[in-house]
Amino acid sequence: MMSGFQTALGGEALESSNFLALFWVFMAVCTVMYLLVVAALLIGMWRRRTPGGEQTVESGRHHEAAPAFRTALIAWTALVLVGLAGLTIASFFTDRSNASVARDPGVTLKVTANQWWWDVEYTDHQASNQFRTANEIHLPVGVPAEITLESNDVIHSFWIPNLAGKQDLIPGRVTDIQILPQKTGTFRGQCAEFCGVQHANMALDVTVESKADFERWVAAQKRPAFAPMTKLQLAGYTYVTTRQCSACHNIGGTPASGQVAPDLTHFASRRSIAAGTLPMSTGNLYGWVADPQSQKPGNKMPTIGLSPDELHAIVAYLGTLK
Ligand SMILES: [Cu+2]
Repeated sequence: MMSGFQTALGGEALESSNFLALFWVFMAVCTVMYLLVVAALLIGMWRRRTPGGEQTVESGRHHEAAPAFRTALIAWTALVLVGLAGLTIASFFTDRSNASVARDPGVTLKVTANQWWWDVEYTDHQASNQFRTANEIHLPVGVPAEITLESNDVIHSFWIPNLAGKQDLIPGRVTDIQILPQKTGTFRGQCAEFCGVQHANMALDVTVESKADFERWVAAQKRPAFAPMTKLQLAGYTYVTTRQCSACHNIGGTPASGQVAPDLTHFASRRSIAAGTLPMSTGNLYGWVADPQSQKPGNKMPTIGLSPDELHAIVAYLGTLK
């Protein structure tokens, strides 16, 4: 109904459209109840103000009003009970419909939260179909996805409002969430549990696409990184794969095999740098690589103090990682 790349009123998946329907049921029931309360209040005030009404209470003739009062009280109590029961039943069916997606997932992935980025592993039962990326998720439309959630440090919360509700990621405990996307589009996910100073810069780009587009993306993700073509790119490749960068980052098909920072194999194909902190562009890449601590203070990537030549080379190489 409403469009936008980060809105809980989008309803682009079964879960979010179920929640949206439930939201409108709650809204309708609560609006009716609220209006009835206000109406009763106004009637009470109006009757109190009329001379006859006042007398009814003060002259001791209130016994005559008692049966009507009792009937109204019983009717009101019954209405509240019916309303609450209706909301409970609506909630139950929403939960049941959402849970039914879990029975037969077509895509399985594991998302691990870190301060402050998302590690994403596609966990097919066939090892050759497994791959890793970061801060982005692609899902085929109309295929139920099961996402296993873990955390490496503190409690985070996985939230793609256009697609589903929130689910916490808790250190030492595995949780999960099921999503059945029903419309294609690009959406923004956001950590929804305060997790440190860069909590706001812990976003996730989510692309829901046709099955063919998804297969193409998977095939591209599974390929090793492109080899450097120019002298400058080669200098960047040499720096990245032999110096500090490779201790933390993995780049498929190269000696860089660190496992504690985002996988960079296809880094340049993503929409953003540093979990939604900056849009992907050469200018932003210069800023990020030169001084990540000024761009996202407190993140675990150190500002190394690169020479201009090293910086040019690294940015040129990272740009090839499509
Ligand atoms: Cu977080």
